[in-house]
Amino acid sequence: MTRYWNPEIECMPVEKLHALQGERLVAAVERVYANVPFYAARMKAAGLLPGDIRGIDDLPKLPFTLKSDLRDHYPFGTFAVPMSQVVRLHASSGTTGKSTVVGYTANDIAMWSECIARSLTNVGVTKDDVIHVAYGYGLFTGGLGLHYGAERLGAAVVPISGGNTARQIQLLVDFAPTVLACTPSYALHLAGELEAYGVTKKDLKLRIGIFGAEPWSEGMREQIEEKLGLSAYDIYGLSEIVGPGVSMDCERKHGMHVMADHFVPEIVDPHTGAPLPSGRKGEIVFSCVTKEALPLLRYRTGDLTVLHTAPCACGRTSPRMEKVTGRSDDMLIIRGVNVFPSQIESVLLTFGEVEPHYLIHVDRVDNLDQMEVHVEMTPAFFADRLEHLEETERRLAAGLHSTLGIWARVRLVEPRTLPRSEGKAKRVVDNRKIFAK
Ligand code: DLL
Repeated sequence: MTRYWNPEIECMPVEKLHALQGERLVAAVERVYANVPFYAARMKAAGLLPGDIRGIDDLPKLPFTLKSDLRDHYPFGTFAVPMSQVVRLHASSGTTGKSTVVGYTANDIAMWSECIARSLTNVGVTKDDVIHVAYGYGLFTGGLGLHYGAERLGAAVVPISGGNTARQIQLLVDFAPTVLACTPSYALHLAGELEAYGVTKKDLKLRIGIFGAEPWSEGMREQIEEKLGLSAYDIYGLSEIVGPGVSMDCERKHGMHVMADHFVPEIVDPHTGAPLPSGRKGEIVFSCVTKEALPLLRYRTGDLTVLHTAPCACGRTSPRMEKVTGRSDDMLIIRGVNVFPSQIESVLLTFGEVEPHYLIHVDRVDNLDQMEVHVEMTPAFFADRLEHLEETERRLAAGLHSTLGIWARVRLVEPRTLPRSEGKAKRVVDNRKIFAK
């Protein structure tokens, strides 16, 4: 029997859903026009007044919002409410030193929690479950997002956060959680470590996995299911929209249901921005039609996927997105953390010992992502200060850690030894091969 958290919305006839989206969009456009000078200026520049948006079919008239717009109005310049109404801030990576800051009102948090409660119900989680949340708690939206939604559902949450594999395994045995929420690569890593602690999957009570925050393939799904003895489901989201719970698999595993009454999806050509029809692969764009603090409209996610609008066998009528298979930009996701090569470059440029010639190597060792940055020394440093090599590598690694929030190994290489490119510089060698070509 299929369970729904909010059947009236989740199984709403498509025409009714479009009408609801349209009504909410009209109100959202009026709100941002009145309260966010950035949006008012953008709309004026496009020759638009709020009255020009009368329903959901008018959505493509609106200009796009980009990650760089959030950076240009850092930290709170795109908020639509005063700080007195904001109850939570989160942040994710920007393309350079400044992060992308997102705010939530109390209603926004309630809406997000409902999206997570729906997501969990989609895959059969109930209030009788115990949920081990190993997503990071903090500025990252994974931990707290899942946490509040699981509480809303009435399940028991183990807020263990990320890291410390020994303790994770101990609590997986002692607290006997039935649901595991973490990145898919960490789930595989945990599975690989069980044996070292004398634990087998039979010692665990896990039955459901809520995995996301990074791309993963159907092959990984099968491996995780086999190794942990659970059913693995994909959850998608991004901080700018709300965090996890923008879309989520159902038990059919036929694509992730978008919470389209809150986040209206479109697929556009990543090069031209032209809208693409259902079934075509392109960049997914979201408009937040109910959010109060940060109601981004036509936000370009950079994520490449396909949207399907045919109703699902589960009875839900919302559009479904396929697994995200790539990015339209150069963003990397390392252990669930978003990393832009430009962030790495901006750190390297603050060190006089190195040239801005670098190559980022990414690999997956024991199912954990590893990043190594090769950077050329200046000829002067190479000639005079070779004895300081290791210490400089450590300082560079610490500099990267303080900007990115994750550790990378840094290797100083001799001047003029990294490949030069005549066109666009190649900055990344990614050997993880998540989606076999
Ligand atoms: O990763 C939110 C999240 C937390 C989602 C926990 C799911 C579970 P950000 O740090 O802002 O937010 O990163 C968002 O991560 O644009 C995608 O590129 C990628 N991403 C998120 N979920 C998936 C997924 C969180 N299921 C960026 N599959 C997004 C593939 C994903 N990529």
